[in-house]
Amino acid sequence: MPRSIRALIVCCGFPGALCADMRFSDQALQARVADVGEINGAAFGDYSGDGLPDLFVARLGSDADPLLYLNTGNGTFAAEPQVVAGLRSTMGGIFVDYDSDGDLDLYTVHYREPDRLLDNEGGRLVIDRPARRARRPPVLDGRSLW
Ligand SMILES: [Ca+2]
Ligand SMILES: [Ca+2]
Repeated sequence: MPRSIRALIVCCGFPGALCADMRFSDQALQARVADVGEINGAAFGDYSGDGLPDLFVARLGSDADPLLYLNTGNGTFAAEPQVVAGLRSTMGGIFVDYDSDGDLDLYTVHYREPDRLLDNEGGRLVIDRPARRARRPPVLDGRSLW
């Protein structure tokens, strides 16, 4: 996990004295996540299963499909994000293993549209696949952030 992400997580969890002397710098350009237009929400989760948190970016607008950034592990994301076609007006999302099969799926929320569930099929997120019954109750186990 990039150091800047870890620092942000620590500060979100422990505001106050622990983060009083911390300084942040904008690393979006170097990380290849700059210039994506208006963003409505974001979520981190390792949907590719390589141990590195990937990034989902929700965007609003008819020509602004949400984006998935694959973490390359050296403080950057893949040069070209994956466009998640078929989803409109995304307001946010969360990675969660809804079917308890070991991989993170993505649940998205939309403006004036029904919520959607993207099932993880071998590192590929498939929209609106018929939901499978969970092998055991899903748990939030710290593999996703939003
Ligand atoms: Ca990953
Ligand atoms: Ca799953």
